[in-house]
Amino acid sequence: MMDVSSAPLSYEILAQVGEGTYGKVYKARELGERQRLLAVKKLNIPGDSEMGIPAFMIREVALLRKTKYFNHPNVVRLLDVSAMPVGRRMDLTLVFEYIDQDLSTYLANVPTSGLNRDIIKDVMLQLLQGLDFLHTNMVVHRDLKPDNILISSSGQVKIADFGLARIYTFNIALTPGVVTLWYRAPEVLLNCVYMSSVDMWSAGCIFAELFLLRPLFRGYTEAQQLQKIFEVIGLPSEEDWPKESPISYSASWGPKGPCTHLLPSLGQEESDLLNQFLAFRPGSRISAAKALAHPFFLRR
Ligand code: 0RS
Repeated sequence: MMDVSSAPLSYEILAQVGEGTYGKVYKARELGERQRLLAVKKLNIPGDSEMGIPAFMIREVALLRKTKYFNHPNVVRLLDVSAMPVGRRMDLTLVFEYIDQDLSTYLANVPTSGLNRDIIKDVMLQLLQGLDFLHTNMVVHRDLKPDNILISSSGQVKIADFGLARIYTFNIALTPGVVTLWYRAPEVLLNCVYMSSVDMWSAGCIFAELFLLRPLFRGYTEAQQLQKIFEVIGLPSEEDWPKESPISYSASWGPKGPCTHLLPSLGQEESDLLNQFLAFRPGSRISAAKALAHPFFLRR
C-alpha cells in the first residue's frame, strides 16, 4: 500500500551527523507516539540572482518527490519532502528513516584479519539489489561511496544520498572540504556523458575495498585518479578512449593492456566479477541485474 498521508512529520533535532555538498544531516526523534529516529537533511538550493529558482531545480525536486514512493529494503526510506522559498533561494528538507552506521565507519572497525567472505557476499548482494532497484527506476546515484552506504544494527545495507546529483553540482563551490574522487568512473573523470554504469564502477571499487580494507584507487586530482586506475586496469586502447572527451588520449598515461588479476588475493570468481565492474568502457561494464546472477553469488 502506498502511504498517501501528507501530514508533515514533527520531530526534535538531536544532533548533526554529517555535512557536505549534500547540505547537513541531523539525527532527530519523531514527536508523538511513534518516537522513531529520523535523519533530517536540510539543503539550501541556490537561485539565479535574476530569475529565482532555475526550472531544472524545480524538476529535480519533483523527481525527488517521486522517490517518496520507493519502497525497497536496500534503499533508504524517504518519509517527507518539504520545500520552502526563502527570498530567491529554496530551503529543502528531506526526512528519512534513521540508520545507525555508515559503511566507512563499519569498515574502520573491522579487525586487520579482514572481513569474512560470507559478509562480503551479503553486503555486495544487498548493495546490488538496491542499485538494481534504483536503475530500474531511472535513478543514477553518481556518487556512491562507503560514506553514503548505511548499515543497520540488524545488518541491512541501505543506499543513501541519491536523486540530487544535479542539484549538488551547484553546491560544490559553496561547500568547504574536498569531494572524494576515489569511487568515480573514468567517463566521469573524463567529463563525458554518463549513465547508470557509473554506479557499477563505484560498486567495483567498494567490492575491492571490502577485501583490501582500504580504498582501491586513492587519487587527489582527476589526473592522479585516472593514473591510479590505469596502473591497475591497464591503459585502454586509443579506440576505446571516449571521442567526446575534452581530455585527449596519451600513451604516457601508463602501460597498455589489462592485468588478468586486479587483486592477487582474490579467487577466480571474485576476480572475474571485479574485472566486469571495472571495465573501462561503460558499455562493457556489468549491470546490477547481471552482477546479481554472477557465480560469485550463486555458490554458498
Ligand atoms: C563519513 C565517517 C560519517 O540515517 C548516520 C544516517 C548518518 C542516516 C541517513 C538516512 C538517510 C542520509 C542519512 C543521507 C542523506 C546525504 C548523506 C550523505 C552521507 C550519508 C548519509 C546521507 N562518516 C558520516 C556521517 N555519519 C557519521 C559517520 C553518520 C552516521 C549515521 N545515519 N546518516 N551519518 N539519508 N544525504
